[in-house]
Formats: sequence, C-alpha cells, structure tokens
Amino acid sequence: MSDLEALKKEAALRAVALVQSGQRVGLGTGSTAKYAIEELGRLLQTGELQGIVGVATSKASAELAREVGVPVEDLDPRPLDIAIDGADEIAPNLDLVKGLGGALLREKLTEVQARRLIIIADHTKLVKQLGEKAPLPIEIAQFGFLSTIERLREFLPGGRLRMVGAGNFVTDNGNYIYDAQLPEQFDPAELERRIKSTLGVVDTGLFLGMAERAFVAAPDGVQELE
Ligand code: ABF
Repeated sequence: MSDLEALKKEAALRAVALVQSGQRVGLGTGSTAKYAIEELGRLLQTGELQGIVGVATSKASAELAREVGVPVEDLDPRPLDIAIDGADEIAPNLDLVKGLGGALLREKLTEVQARRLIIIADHTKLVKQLGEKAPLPIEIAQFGFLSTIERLREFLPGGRLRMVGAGNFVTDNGNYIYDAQLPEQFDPAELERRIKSTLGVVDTGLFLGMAERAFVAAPDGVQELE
C-alpha cells in the first residue's frame, strides 16, 4: 500500500470508530470511503459492531458493502445516524467540493439526512478556498445538455463536459456532469443558488455547512477539523 493510501485508510478508521451498533450509516463513494466500508464489514464480522445498516451513495459502494457483509438499504425519509464520505476539496470552515467520483447527487441526497457527516481525506484535499485545486462538478440532465452548458458558461466559463474514453460520463442517475472552473473570488452560497436555479441543472458538488467533522491524514498524523 502506498503512503497516500495508508493515510486515507488511517482517516477512514478514525471515522468508523464513531459508528455505534444499531446505527444507520451513510456509505460514501471513492477510494477513501472504500476503506471505511471495508472496516465496517470487518467490525461486523468480528462482532465489534452489530446491527448496522448502510445506505449507499453509489451503485459501486452498495456493491462493495454487500461484498464485505454490510447490509444495504435504499434511502428512505428516516434520518441516518452518521455518514462517512470523502471529498475533493475541504475548506477551513469544512465547506466542500465533492463529485469528482461522479456520485454527488446520491451523496447529497443521502448526507443531507445524516445527523453527522464525517469527512475523511488525506492532506492533499485541504484548500484555503474552494476551487483552488479541483473543478466543481455539476450534474446536468442529458436532455438539452448543450443548452444547459451554454447557460452555465455565461457565469462559469472554462468548464467542460466530463468524458470517459470516447463517450460522455453518465452518472448512476443517468445524467451528465459539467466540470466547472471556479472563479478566484466567489461567495459559495450565492454561487450554489445561481447554479441550482439554472435550467437543466440537477445538483452541484458544493456541500456547504453540511460536514460536522473531518479527519485529514498527513504523514505526521491525523488532524481532526471541526
Ligand atoms: C466522493 O469521492 C466524492 O464526493 C469525491 O468526489 C470523491 C473523493 O474520492 P477519493 O477519496 O477517491 O479521493 O466522496
């Protein structure tokens, strides 16, 4: 395991230590969240945790959860006790950019219902301001996507439709993703409102005021941000 992978795993284990038996747990997506799902499976196997139920934020995470023995249920209106997920960028106030893994809509739908959203990451995800390192993924309907992108480009020029191989990337929900370049200065809440009110947009990868805590692993230890 590379040093970076070891760090991701360390952060994931710190978050999983917060999970208690009988809880409903939001299962994140991505290479860091994978370690959390695997650890939940291990703790169920050893009996250190009992009776937890996972609600997955992607088809891939649901599949992994089943493989490692974490029972999975669909999202319903009941709250989740806790959700554990990765992020692409973490600002000092724990505002996040998420969605480079393509699962932003299911992540937001799931995590907004969580009493606690715990973010796990390695130190490369820390930024002073959102947009510093990663583009902002915006999920858009397939129908009329070129028109939606034109509308978005009026205030977010420089982005691009996400591709995979020679084709367009399609989310678990059958939508496309426009990866937008964020401006140097912007008000995240105002930008979120503007993007969400653009016809054709389904949701954005801005997760504002949602995370309770982040475990960020660096070579000199795991930092806990609140
Ligand atoms: C998900 O996985 C996403 O919101 C984010 O895009 C991504 C982070 O993945 P990784 O942990 O592999 O960097 O949580």
